[in-house]
Amino acid sequence: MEKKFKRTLVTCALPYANGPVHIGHLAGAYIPGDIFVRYLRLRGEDVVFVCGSDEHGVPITIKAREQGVSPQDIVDKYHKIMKDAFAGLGINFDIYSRTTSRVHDENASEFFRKLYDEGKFITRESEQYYDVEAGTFLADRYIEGTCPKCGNPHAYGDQCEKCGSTLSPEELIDPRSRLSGGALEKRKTMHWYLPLDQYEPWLRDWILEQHKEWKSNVYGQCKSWLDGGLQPRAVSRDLDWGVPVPVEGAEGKVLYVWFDAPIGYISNTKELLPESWEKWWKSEDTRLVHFIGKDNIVFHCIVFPSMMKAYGDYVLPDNVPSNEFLNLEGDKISTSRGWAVWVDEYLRDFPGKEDVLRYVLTANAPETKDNDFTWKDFQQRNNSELVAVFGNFVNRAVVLTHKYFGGAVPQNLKPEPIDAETLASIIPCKEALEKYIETYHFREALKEAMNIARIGNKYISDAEPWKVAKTDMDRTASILYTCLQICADLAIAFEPFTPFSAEKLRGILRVALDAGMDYRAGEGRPTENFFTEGEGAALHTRRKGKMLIVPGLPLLTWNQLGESEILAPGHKLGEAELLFQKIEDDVVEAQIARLNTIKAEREAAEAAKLAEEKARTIEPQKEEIQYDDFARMDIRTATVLEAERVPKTDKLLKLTIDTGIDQRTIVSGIAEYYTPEEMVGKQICILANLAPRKIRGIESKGMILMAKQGDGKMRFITPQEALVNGAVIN
Ligand code: B3M
Ligand code: ZN
Repeated sequence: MEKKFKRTLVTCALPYANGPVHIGHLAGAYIPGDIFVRYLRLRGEDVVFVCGSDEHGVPITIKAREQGVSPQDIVDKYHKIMKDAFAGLGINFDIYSRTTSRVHDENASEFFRKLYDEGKFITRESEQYYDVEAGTFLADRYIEGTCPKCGNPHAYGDQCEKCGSTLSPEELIDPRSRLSGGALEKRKTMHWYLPLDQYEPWLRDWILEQHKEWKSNVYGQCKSWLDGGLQPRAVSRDLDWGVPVPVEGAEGKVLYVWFDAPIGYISNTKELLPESWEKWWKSEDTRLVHFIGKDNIVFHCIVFPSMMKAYGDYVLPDNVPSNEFLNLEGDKISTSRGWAVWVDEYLRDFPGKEDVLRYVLTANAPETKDNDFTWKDFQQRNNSELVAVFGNFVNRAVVLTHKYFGGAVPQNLKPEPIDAETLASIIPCKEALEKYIETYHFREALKEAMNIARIGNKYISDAEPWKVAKTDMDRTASILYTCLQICADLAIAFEPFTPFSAEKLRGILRVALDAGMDYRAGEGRPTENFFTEGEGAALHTRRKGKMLIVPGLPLLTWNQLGESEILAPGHKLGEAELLFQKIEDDVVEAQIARLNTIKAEREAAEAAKLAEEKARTIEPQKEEIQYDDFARMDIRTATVLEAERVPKTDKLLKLTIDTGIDQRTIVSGIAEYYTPEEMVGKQICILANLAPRKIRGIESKGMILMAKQGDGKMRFITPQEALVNGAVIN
């Protein structure tokens, strides 16, 4: 790795506290971020890992309205759910704070104030949508309309979730208020803007020239923004939820959520390290890396860097690794449509299988294109990769060592060339793994880690120690010696990807792992026995502490990966234990059934909505006629005497009618709406003088008057009070 940095500050996008975290979030930013951080710690790098909830902005206030509670209730609820979900999956932030914290409020205000005082903003008066009924300006997501790019009728004032376009309210076709549904009006309002256009030449050089190494999806999005020309961007909003704009005369205005949220990275670092945070944010030696989802690229690559540039002395991101989207069973993940696998539910439904989700989401990560999560693939990868290759290899090696050598690493008594060759073949895996992680290709990196397990599995299958043991115990010793070295490799290599299983494996092998330095340790102090008060930090160091505290265990390091002897002969192993369990069909079928129910319910709701809309479509009025045209029609009251279905038809009833003038037959297409029994005895209205016609061989004389709505539903017309049959209607 290039050693031009002394420390790395890693952030993951601050998720909105308006719903639980789902697998799309995990795959997009959080698992890659955690892999990267774990890896750096193993390499002995100085790292801080920062995240937290994004608790401002319209997504929160809308959710609060929907649920009839306060925005504070919403963020309190989801902050806890998200924080627990990340911790449950072993995503060990040093701090997971929130943008409603006091530190953030002060920090974001100070940030704005400095830019304001130095004249870095411009002000503009503009016409913005105002909801007359609700008596408020409508920002961003409060406005819904049709996306000009893809035609999605439910695009928001800031973004279309269908095609991912960033939008402004003005671009929406047919804008409506999500607040009241009421009329929109344009009213004048004043806001502060960051003149991004002024930063364009600098951004072009910084990104397009100096960061050609950024992932192509990130670089490409930046380029198209820059080529499109940057506009001043408002940094305030007319809202009552957020950080108040800290200047006189700004009542009713708060900082735009995308202005305050990225400052949250700084605030949270400040909260964690009140004394030394500046070292992480204002030193040339710091490498800043933002892990984000693709819908956040412009904010992290263009807007936030411009803010930091305007401020002056902050570091700029060295890289902004961003993934594409993860779909679920072929459909876009959507919080509002309930189409997701929620992390809190996963942890409840799959206890002890945290690593399976981490593994599958990495193996199938949407790194270069959108990708699909399916439960079948989840099951398949668990059963045929984690269980059949990784777990099976380790289990055979450990069980046989207990069986033949009392659970101690045997001496390498009778080596053969294949043993050394096999161990040597792990070195290129290590090198590739490092290269891939350092260039943010985690999916490829995981493949290399898995290759080590495949190498082990193939080696033990070919060497067949269970057969050799019948004739040659010395050779068996060498085979198992070799296998156990590979097990130790796995206990190191899998730590970034599947930390729970790697730790379990280290328990089986009775080894510990040097999981690196602590962020507060400064230069060179190891983390041993290190506990901190911050919640996220405590979790992180507790895990590290647990591994390091156990006295007398060999302490492995990343650099030992691929070495020919990691575990010395005579080292006592712990008991064999299965690393992974098979996932049975019924388990994934239950998950698929849950999704199918969600889909069916949604489709039914959509169909009902469509039908309702159709029912409400009113036909335009027909062309004008004269009274005489109407007077020629002889419309009368009549009563149905008998009714029966016309055989072999779905729609037709044959009715015998008393018209007051005569008794006659009318064939009517109402069988979809009335049974024969329902019609008998009913007083109706008929057009009596319609020329007779033959319908299905039956002579029909006249027509029953029906009211019909847009969806085809019909009802017959009946006088408001019973009259004699034959009464004239005009
Ligand atoms: N809360 C958007 C999101 O959750 C936003 C990210 C903020 S990062 C500073 O996707
Ligand atoms: Zn769209």
